[in-house]
Amino acid sequence: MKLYTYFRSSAAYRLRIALNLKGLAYESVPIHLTKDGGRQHSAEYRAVNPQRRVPALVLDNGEVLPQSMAIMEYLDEVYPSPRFLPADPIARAKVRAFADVIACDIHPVNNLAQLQYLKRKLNQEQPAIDAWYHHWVLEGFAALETMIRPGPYCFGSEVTLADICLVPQMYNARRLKVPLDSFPKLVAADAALLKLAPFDKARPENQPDAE
Ligand SMILES: N[C@@H](CCC(=O)N[C@@H](CS)C(=O)NCC(=O)O)C(=O)O
Repeated sequence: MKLYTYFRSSAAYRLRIALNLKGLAYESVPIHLTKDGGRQHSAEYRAVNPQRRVPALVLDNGEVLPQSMAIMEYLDEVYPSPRFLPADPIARAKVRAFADVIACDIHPVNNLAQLQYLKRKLNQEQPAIDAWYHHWVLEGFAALETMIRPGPYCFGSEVTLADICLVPQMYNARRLKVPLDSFPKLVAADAALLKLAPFDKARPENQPDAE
């Protein structure tokens, strides 16, 4: 398999963790999201993913899958062990809800394209853009802090989709200097997860395109 990725992309980071957890080997194809105006906009990459976002996973049969959450569902269906979702339907819904706060509520308003739009089209200054980013992360993390269950991971002793989404979002929050003191449970789960080899191997600084 071939993964179009960028070391700092939190959506691609999810996929790197997911592939490592499933024990699946993949080739990394880095797409630099800011060099040359963003190489996700190149004709070559548009042919892979017309949405011009990473990640995209190319399967061995040549099929291209975009969207990290859809790809992780695919992986869990085709390679069921270890599973990303608990067997119990209520527990599954809770894990999905946690993951959705990140994937549907926090990440989409704070992505590169949205922050660039605030700057370039709406003429906002960097402090206003930083305030926007911090606001949506703090609001989302406040909800997650109430949703998380006793650890060491987000929902007990099995790693789930919630954990796969949490770690990249925490990395992103730290990179953009969001204070995390009000979220001791999230911080503890993140620290426990980063001790696991599949998470460690997926860290941005451990990628071939890291800067
Ligand atoms: N919902 C998508 C989000 C993908 C996404 O927005 N990726 C970002 C990097 S984290 C990206 O490629 N941004 C390029 C841009 O904003 O131009 C997913 O989960 O895969």
